[in-house]
Amino acid sequence: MTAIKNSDKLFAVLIDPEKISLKNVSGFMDKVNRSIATHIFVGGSTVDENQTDIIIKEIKKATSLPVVLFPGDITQISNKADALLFLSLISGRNAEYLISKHVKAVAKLRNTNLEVIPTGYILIENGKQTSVERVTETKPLSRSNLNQIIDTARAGELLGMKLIYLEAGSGALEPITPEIISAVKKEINIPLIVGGGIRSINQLEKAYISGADLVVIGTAFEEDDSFFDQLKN
Ligand code: 1GP
Repeated sequence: MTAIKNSDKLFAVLIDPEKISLKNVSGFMDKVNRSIATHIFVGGSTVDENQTDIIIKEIKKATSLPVVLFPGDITQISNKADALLFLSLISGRNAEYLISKHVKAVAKLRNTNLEVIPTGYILIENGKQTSVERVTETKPLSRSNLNQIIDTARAGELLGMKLIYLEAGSGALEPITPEIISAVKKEINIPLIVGGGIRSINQLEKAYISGADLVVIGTAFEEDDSFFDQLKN
């Protein structure tokens, strides 16, 4: 933990607007504020229209941490947030999630002041089907094909993306392995986000030591928010 606190590693708590009730936001945010969290990510695979707006308003009342949209769909773009991960699912071959939704998003973005961050989003298999896989109808990259993973990350950087996000999937059985994280980190010159299936301090530290610049955790807090007690600032 000291290693994390004394470094410039970033930590995002992911809030899925479908999985938190409005009345619980302020209590949840109290715990977030007392933790090592540096960012709040907001997003989910299926969220009712306007629900994102409503939840972010409540989050903003309770924290000064930056709120970053991590949207499953363009309906989740909200001008109440500070920034948007403009995700292109470069592990998949579904044009909808590579470019099509982005074109549709532009009209919405014109009316916002969001900082838009082009992000190469890479889904890696974790032992079970994830909602990203189901919703986007794409196949994740095999965890054993390291060359394909690093080439995909590098291609994302060469295309001009500003971040690479290695995703095992929400609630993944196994997080992204240290081997994959360090191999990708060596290959790219842009910041690396890692998320999916991280449930312990040990896994979190391993991700940082292997080269993750920002780690995202959502499910572990949904299942048991006493996990925040181990992440106190
Ligand atoms: C999911 O990477 C995020 O898109 C976080 O995953 O919910 O498993 O922590 P978890």
